[in-house]
Order: sequence, then structure tokens, then C-alpha cells
Amino acid sequence: MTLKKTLTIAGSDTSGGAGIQADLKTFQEHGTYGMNALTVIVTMDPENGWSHGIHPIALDTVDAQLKTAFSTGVDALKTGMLPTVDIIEMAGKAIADSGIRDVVIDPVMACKGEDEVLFPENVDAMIKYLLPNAKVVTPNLVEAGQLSGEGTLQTVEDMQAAAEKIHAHGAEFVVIKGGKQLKHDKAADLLFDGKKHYLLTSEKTDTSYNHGAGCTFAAAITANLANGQSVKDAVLNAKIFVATAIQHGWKLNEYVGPVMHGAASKFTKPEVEVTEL
Ligand code: PXL
Repeated sequence: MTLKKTLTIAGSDTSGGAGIQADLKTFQEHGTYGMNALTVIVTMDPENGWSHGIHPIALDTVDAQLKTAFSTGVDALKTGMLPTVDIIEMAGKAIADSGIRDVVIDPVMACKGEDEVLFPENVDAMIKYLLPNAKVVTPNLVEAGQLSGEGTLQTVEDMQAAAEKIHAHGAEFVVIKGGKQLKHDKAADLLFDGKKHYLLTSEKTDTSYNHGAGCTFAAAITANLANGQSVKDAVLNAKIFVATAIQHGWKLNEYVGPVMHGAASKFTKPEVEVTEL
């Protein structure tokens, strides 16, 4: 038996909830074979409020990993945290050269809980090297505001305007995650296919144990694409998967609570409604 091959080009979250750890666990849950090219190691300082340390991987080491992974014949891939302009450029060019079509770009700019956009100069590089390769791009509200140049997004209408600008940068499908900041009574995400806007909604879960939700969502989309689903089905099923993972988020320590990546195979899944706008 062979398995679909899924690759994540992303960072290591040493605490295990986000980054490649979230991606590989999610790939496994979807029955795909997970591989990774590591771009950065993120550590957390237990003596300083769990503040994050960012340790980029040397460029030639990233290059060697990309060559390794692509030589296996990847079916679908995602990107996550790419810490420097050089790594963004290298990953973008390698993806373009690979000819792989099922490419999910998660334009990670900051970790949840850390307010600042970590690397503002990376935004232009993402627009130039990543978005033109994206079948699906999955920014949160802050990232979508940056990529679109629309600034602070607060409403579904703001998300629609931003999605159209991001689509114009070359991403085929744009998924903007509403998250907690969105002014909406549901957990709402927007899907724009270049023509139509769809709103995906589920009941909000009142929890702060949602670390890794964004990575898990993008990884689930990637695995669903590898398994042959249409983009619309891949996004809908990924939202159901991550909503279940958030419902069962748990406390790792006093600072962080990760989603439960394996929840969807064990527990009842919430309903997600799709509305054409
Ligand atoms: O959730 C964003 C994220 C992505 N990738 C890595 C991270 C984080 C946040 O902690 O550590 C490696």
C-alpha cells in the first residue's frame, strides 16, 4: 500500500502544539505520509513568561532538506513559519521549480499570544515569492491585513476586500480566518475562489487553549488536497477537523494550551455551515 506524501516547510514549535509538530500530527490523522523541511526552531523561556526565541536554520541546511523532500515526489505541501527573506525566497523558488500544484501557504507572521508581527520585512517577500505559488493561502486577520495592505480588519466585509487584494497577488483561493478578533457571533472564516465569497461558520468555543489552531487548519487542508478533495471540500472538512481540535484544547502548562490534534477521530464533530455571500 502506498500513502499520499505531504510535506511541511515550517518551523519547530518545541512545545509541540503548532509548527511542524501540529502539521505532522495532522497529516498522520488524515492518513497521509508526513515529511518536513525545518526552517527555524522556536523555543519558549519558562523563566521569562514563555517568551519565544527564534532560531533560524542555516540556508544551506534548508536547501538540502528541500532537495531531499522534493526528490520523493510530494503530492501536496504547506508552508508555515519562514523566518528570513532568504528562506522565503528559497522556499518559493523550490516550490515553483517542483511543479507541485497542491500548495497551501500559511503566511505565519507572529505566534498567537505574541502581539508583534515578528518580521515585517518578510511580508513583501511572501507576496513576491509565496503567493504566486499558492493554491490556497490561509492568513489570519492580522496577516490578511498585512498582505492586502488593508490594515486592521474587523468585519466580514473587511475580510472580503482583503481577500480580493490577496487573490490579485496570485493566490488561487484565499481563506481568511476570522478568529477571536472578528466582530461576529460565530467562529467565521471566509473562502474566496476568485469569483465568489463563502462564509464558513461554526459555534464559538470559549477557550484560550487553542495554540496551534492555524497550523492544524492549514495542514488539514493540505492533507485533504493530497487525498483528492476539491479546495472547497478540503477547507470545509479542515474547519470541522480544527473546530473539534479546539473544542478539546487542553492545558499544557500555565502559559500554553494546545489544540488536541487527534480529537476529530475520537469525539463528536461540530456542524459547519457554508453560506454564499
Ligand atoms: O502558531 C504559529 C507558529 C507557527 N510555527 C511555529 C510556532 C508558532 C507559534 O508558536 O512556534 C514554529
